[in-house]
Amino acid sequence: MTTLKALIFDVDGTLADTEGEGHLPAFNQAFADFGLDWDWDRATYKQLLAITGGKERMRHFHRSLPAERQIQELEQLIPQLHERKNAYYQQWVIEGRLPWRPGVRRLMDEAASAGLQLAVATTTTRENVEALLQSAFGPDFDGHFAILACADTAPVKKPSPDVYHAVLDKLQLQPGECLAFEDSENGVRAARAAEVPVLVTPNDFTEDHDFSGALAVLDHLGEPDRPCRALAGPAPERGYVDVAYLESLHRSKEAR
Ligand code: XBP
Ligand code: MG
Repeated sequence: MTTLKALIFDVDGTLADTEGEGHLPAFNQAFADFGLDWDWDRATYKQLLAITGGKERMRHFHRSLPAERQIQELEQLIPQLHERKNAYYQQWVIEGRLPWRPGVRRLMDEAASAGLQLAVATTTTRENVEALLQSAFGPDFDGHFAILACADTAPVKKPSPDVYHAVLDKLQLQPGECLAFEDSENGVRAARAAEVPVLVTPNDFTEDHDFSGALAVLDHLGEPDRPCRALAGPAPERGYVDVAYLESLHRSKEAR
């Protein structure tokens, strides 16, 4: 029987509702700053989230525009838009406008106290991740994580398993010794392609995704005063995810 040794966290949508409250308004603000008539509403953004990575998402959107709205100098503009979007995003994170989802910070502390390693596996930009972690852990956020694997670590983004392989390499662990936390179908596909078992906490943008292959789907990780609900798989007995629940979930994968 393999022991659970590490927890690997996705960032966007998993640690906090960063898409609806952060990236989406930051994209729109950047578009306005550059005089573009692009303005993504939530329904449009929900569909665009199928494309991982901010630059990739803008290119994909541009391809869908009619000929008269195509931009000649798109490839020069994309990095500038992305930089501006991320500047807004990071500013808002630092201002405390993106609260963490229930239970995430608590679980990280409990897991670390129980001797589990913590890692991050994300397709987003490193500076965005650092701002978000700093907002919760303070300036020594880095010391809490064995590795922060970001867009610069694995340029081929989820659903590619590359970012998970980078984490496993660094941790020197087998996929079955880890447990991943994801909020989206692309995230689940990436984790499963690397054979890492996965627990899903969807959000408004991902609630109708296909999470097949996940060990459990919970509405959030829960707090002692804010119980979570199982949408698939076992519910935590105490109403919130703790290390004992993760260990039992992890053991259940061996029975599958
Ligand atoms: C989610 C994403 C990211 C963000 C934008 O990644 O798709 O692309 O929407 O990030 P994850 P950038 O859930 O794996 O963190 O603009 O920095 O690419
Ligand atoms: Mg995500």
